[in-house]
Amino acid sequence: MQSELARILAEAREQLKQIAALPEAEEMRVRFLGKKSQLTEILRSMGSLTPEERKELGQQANAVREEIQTMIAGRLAELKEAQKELRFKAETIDVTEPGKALAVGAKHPLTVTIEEISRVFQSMGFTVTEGPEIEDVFHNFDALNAAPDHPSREMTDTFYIDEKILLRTQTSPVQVRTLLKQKPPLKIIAPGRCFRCDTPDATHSPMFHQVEGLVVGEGITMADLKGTLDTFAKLMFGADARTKFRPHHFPFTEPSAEMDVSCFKCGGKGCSVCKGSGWIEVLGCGMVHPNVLKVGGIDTEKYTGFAFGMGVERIAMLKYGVDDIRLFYENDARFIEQFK
Ligand code: 2U9
Repeated sequence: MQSELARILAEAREQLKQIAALPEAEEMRVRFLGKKSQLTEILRSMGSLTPEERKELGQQANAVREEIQTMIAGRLAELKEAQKELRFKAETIDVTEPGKALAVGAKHPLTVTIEEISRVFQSMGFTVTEGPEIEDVFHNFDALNAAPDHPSREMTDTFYIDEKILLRTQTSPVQVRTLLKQKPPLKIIAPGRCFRCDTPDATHSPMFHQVEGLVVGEGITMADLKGTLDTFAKLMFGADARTKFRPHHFPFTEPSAEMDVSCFKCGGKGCSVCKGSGWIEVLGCGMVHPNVLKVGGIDTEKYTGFAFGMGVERIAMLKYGVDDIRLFYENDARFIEQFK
């Protein structure tokens, strides 16, 4: 039995050398020390021995068990250490390597344009206001002096949700809401999305953006309108920009006008951008109709005001030389990235 113990120990030593992975070490522990191991067999068969022989063999067997246990534990520790080393090597970071370039997105050109227009008006003391895109007939039409039979109210021009609710056709209802809750003087702009039943083509889209503005105060005149919008044109299109106002008609303003800016491409000589005229139409404007001010409960003897509205897409197309409005909504990264 003693020689058997020596053989088990020698075999364990030999096998230990061949162990290269943690699971093998565990297998070996089971094989040499587990319930079905030869060593356990020997201890079990000691019943037939004399007490002295049993004591001696028991001590020897336990010594072999402890030695095998220590050997396996040592090997396990070595293997764990080697595994850790390997992991550390694999995880090594070369801090001198150049970093991976992150793809940075670009602001949408319409956002850039709205921000630019807003910045210009904010520099003149205007506050930016926002309101709901789903509106009611009162704020979108009635309050804005649109006659009951005004063509813009038609089902064919406006997206109605039901008889009273619609998608706003302009951002004017935002200003109506401000008039109803704020006392003059006020100086606001309302940028945002608008909706009209238009068939999409190069210059039309059923969803588009506007920036509208409203100024109400004591003694506000057409001269304030012209001065403010001329300053806007110079800040937006360059100090050399000149403006001219042509009479027009809107239900919500009286008198009304359209403002042209001298062509920022050719300076007024005539080119493809201004179609040879030297002028580019950029916005509509006028003195707020007393009927509209009255809706807001404003004393029209004391207060007057002016308003204006512009299409953001039109301005962005002119500024960036975009020839098809649909490009703004396709979200093709190759288009958007050009405006970085
Ligand atoms: C209130 C009173 C008056 C807003 C105005 C325009 C003139 C205008 C359009 C031009 C082309 C916008 O992009 S477009 O469709 N707008 O010409 N808008 S005055 O007048 C208001 C608004 C609110 C309470």
